[in-house]
Amino acid sequence: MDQLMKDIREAIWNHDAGKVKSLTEKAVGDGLDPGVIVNEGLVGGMNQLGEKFKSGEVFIPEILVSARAMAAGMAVLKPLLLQAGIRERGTIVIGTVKDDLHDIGKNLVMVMLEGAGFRLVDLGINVTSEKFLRAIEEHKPDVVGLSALLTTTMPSMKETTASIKAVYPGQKVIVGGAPVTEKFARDIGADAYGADGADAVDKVKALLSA
Ligand code: B1M
Repeated sequence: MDQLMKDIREAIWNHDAGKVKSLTEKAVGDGLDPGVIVNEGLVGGMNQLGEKFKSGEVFIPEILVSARAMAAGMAVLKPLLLQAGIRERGTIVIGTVKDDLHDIGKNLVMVMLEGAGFRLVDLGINVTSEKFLRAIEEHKPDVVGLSALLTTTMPSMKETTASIKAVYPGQKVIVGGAPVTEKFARDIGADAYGADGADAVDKVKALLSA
């Protein structure tokens, strides 16, 4: 891997937003592809941090400040990704379900989807099924994405999926988040399950070509 990508990852782990920004600008100046910078630098750094979290090497505050550092790099790349002529593949309305305040994973998934050329409408956290329905009416998305990080909010995911399907039977829904499984997704009537950002991109593409 390019040394610059390693430096970006390291700056993310050190939650050094200024350095992430300047290294990202340098990578752009060196002519590196923005998609590569996202995947190998920014998202790569956050994914590795997720692994360190799982093994108990880092804790919540580090994850939060690192996510902020990653956002500093994304702010540099976002206009380039959009203007790079990456074909807009479709619109995705996304949110974390009711009573759930976790959004780091959702935001990473959004970065990956945006990097893949989708337009994202982010409804944020603690999103009620009514709010999802209003957003579907307004944005007519190709896919709706639901994220849940708590076992206690998995019922919200089920209820939201059911509400969406009741009003918009043809609406494609993808779900994901740490406690969510492929089986749970199937059981609640979702169209797809995304294990992580890269998988969500593949599954959304598959949904749209089906
Ligand atoms: Co909370 N929390 N938290 N937390 N938190 C967990 C989830 C927990 C597992 C920690 C633990 O106990 N070991 C636990 C849940 C236990 C359970 O339900 N079985 C837990 C708890 C209990 C709580 C509180 C109840 C704690 C309390 O107050 N007593 C509370 C609940 C608040 C609420 O939501 N109502 C709470 C609060 C918080 C903070 C606010 C402090 C903070 C969230 C900040 C934020 O998100 N802005 C927080 C955090 C950071 C975590 C942990 C430490 C990290 C989550 C994270 O960001 N991971 C988490 C422990 C853990 O995960 N092991 C924990 C990194 C992120 C990159 O991964 O989110 O899994 P993840 O996203 C992945 C995939 O899941 C997937 O792709 C992402 C990228 O790879 N994915 C999708 C996610 N959404 C997707 C959608 C898709 C497709 C893929 O399609 C649409």
